[in-house]
Amino acid sequence: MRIAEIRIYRHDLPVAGPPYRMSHSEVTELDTTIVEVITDTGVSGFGETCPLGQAYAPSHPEGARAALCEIAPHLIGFDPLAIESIARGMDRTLAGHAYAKAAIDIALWDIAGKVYGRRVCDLLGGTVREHVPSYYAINVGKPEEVVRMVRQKQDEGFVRVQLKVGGRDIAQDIEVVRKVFEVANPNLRIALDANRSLTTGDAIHLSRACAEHTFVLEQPCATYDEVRSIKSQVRHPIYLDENAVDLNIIMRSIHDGVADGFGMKVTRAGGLSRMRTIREICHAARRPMTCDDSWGGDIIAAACVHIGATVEPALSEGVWIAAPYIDGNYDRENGIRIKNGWIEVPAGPGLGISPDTSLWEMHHSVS
Ligand code: 0XW
Ligand code: MG
Repeated sequence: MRIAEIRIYRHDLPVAGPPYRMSHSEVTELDTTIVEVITDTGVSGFGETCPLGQAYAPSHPEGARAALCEIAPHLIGFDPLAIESIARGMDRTLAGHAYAKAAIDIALWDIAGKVYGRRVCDLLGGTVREHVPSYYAINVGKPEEVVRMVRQKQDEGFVRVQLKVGGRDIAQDIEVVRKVFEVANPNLRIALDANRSLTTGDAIHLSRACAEHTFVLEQPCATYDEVRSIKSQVRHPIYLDENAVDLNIIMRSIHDGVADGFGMKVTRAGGLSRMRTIREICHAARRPMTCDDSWGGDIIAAACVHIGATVEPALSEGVWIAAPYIDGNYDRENGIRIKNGWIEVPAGPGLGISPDTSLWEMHHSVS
């Protein structure tokens, strides 16, 4: 079996409903990049990468497509099941750009599942459960708006919510947190995600002002050194997200005693192969992790669910997918959907979805 063709698609994923508001930006329009890796046997696999606008992380939709156009010609003729050697080959062809290479990695796992007749989660070590908990990210907002959403999402069955904070006077965030804890169910897990926006002083102030409440502080400050500097001064566990860019910083942050857990994204890690390694590091260090991505449709959602289903429940902080914020599925029948706060692992081989490629705009094809 050989890679015969790689197709690169572009697709708009506008935010359904109000803008998606974080500390540093609001997004309304997003565009995703999908790859279809086609083999000489006719089996094909799909991958996806969808940066969250221009300011969330060092990743960009056009950059993803440019990187993939650079890489793709070098993959023609390779055995698609040789996933690790292809990863090394991509690194020799183009440094960095893990968020783009991740789409190829995901597509190769999809192919492997279809070839072996097994689900991706089964190839990643096997599921620990057939339904995974999702979690809901609640925009930066006024106390009454955030409280309304917390009530709604816990009533829907979500077991975890993420409150976006930052980008304003810290007193406003403190007020939101206090009001939320007046209504939150005792067993609702809560993360405050500042998306790197807080000063060290504000992060310390937020934690101490809300010391009586149980939550995690996710990516409070911009840099690893800033987060490390506040670790001994805050009253809450710290999860790294944007700073957790590779295996080395993940291992270092655990060794330093800085990271109590991780908000992980499949594409930032470089794909499912790297997420499997991160899962094992977190298992060995007893660090909870999420299995998310920045945005995207059914393909990236399926990838998150498949790896999320292999994380032991005690270390699983859930699987975030963009489905509640976008309209429609790539696979109308087996698309990835959240039901009562939980997501069922797809049953079919590979990623378990059959996307309708006619939905997307062909950007480039290499054979
Ligand atoms: C909530 N997420 C996983 C989805 C958005 O892309 C942001 C991200 C986060 O936790 O930062
Ligand atoms: Mg985060």
